[in-house]
Amino acid sequence: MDKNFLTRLEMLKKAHEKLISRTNERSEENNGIFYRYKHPVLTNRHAPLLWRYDLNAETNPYLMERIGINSVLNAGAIKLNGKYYLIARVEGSDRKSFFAVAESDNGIDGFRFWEYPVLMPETEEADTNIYDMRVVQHEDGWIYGLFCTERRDPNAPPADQSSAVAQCGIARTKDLKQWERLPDLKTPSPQQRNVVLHPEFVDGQYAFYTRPQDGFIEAGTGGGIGFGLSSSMENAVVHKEVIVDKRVYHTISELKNGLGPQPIKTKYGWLHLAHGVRNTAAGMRYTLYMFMTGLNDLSSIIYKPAGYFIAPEGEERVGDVSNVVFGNGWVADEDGRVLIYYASSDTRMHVAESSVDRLTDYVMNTPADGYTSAESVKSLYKLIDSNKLVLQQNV
Ligand code: M1P
Repeated sequence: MDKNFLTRLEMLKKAHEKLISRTNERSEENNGIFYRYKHPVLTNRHAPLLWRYDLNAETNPYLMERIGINSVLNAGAIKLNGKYYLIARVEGSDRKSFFAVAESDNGIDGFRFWEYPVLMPETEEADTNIYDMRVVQHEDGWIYGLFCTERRDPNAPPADQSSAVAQCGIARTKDLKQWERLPDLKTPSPQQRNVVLHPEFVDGQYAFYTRPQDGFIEAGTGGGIGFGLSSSMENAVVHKEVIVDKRVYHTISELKNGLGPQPIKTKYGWLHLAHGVRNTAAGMRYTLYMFMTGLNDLSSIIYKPAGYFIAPEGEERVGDVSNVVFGNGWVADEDGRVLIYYASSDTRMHVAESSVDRLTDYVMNTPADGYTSAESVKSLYKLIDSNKLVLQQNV
């Protein structure tokens, strides 16, 4: 075998191993709510060499990359038998996304992709693109993956090659390896994205958080994050959606919003992580925010802090779709730690660390949005006045 080929192969292997085995460091600078980590947990460079290179010196004498991986983003997350799994959206340089499972022992570094990506079965109507899986361990015993299935709009004229229809694809598994595809979710909305399954039965039915939308990009008359019930998963139909978290003028989610991962149950209520989108002169800005719904009334919000929880920072700001953070996976550990997985700028995956105690404190005690500048200033006055009292008492 050619010496240059072998040298290059060795170099590629070393660089890949070095990246994957790099330890992550918690950033000590924090706001008391969560910690960021220094390095992304998954990037396109984490994709195995076996996916990207033809390692046969005869058919690939220059050891070129044959299949490019563009980005790794918007991963669902689950902890099983003590291991942390990210079911990532991997996008090839051909723009097609697929799912691939990466595994880690501690949830903050050492994520390694399994040898093969997920071979997702199709329905009778082939998916052109699949992405953004929410992984939910349901009390019925199955692990469900709900994701966006995108197809060209059948009503678009031939000259329009970008109009698309988004719907919620559903698959289930016991081991993250073999997936059984179920029919797509049916709802009253012409399009759906960011659909999440609630982990428990509600009134004996499956409960879905939806995001009704008029167009592929525009939420339009779809008022926000919806909620609805279906009697079956094998033929899931939500006949009626109620809006749980509506979009409001001049907030971080005025343009659109969508639920992230499945909610976490706490003694006070269900903790939710979502993304909100606003428009700016530089394009859409995606940030993450949180709220809590009642333990017994999943469709009513009982606490919602004003503004965002995580916004893009530093290198997170730049990527294929800049100024975006998007989170559809988190893991609540047995000891109360919460690992929040989020993608930056549709390019790479990060982890942030918090706890159920901190997140409930944040959600329940951060001032709610007053929707005007005057109300924001009133919140500041209230805090400053009470701080002055505390400082006087401490003198
Ligand atoms: O580009 C940002 C995000 O845009 C879409 O999210 P939403 O439907 O809320 O606008 C999705 O395509 C998502 O994958 C992407 O990260």
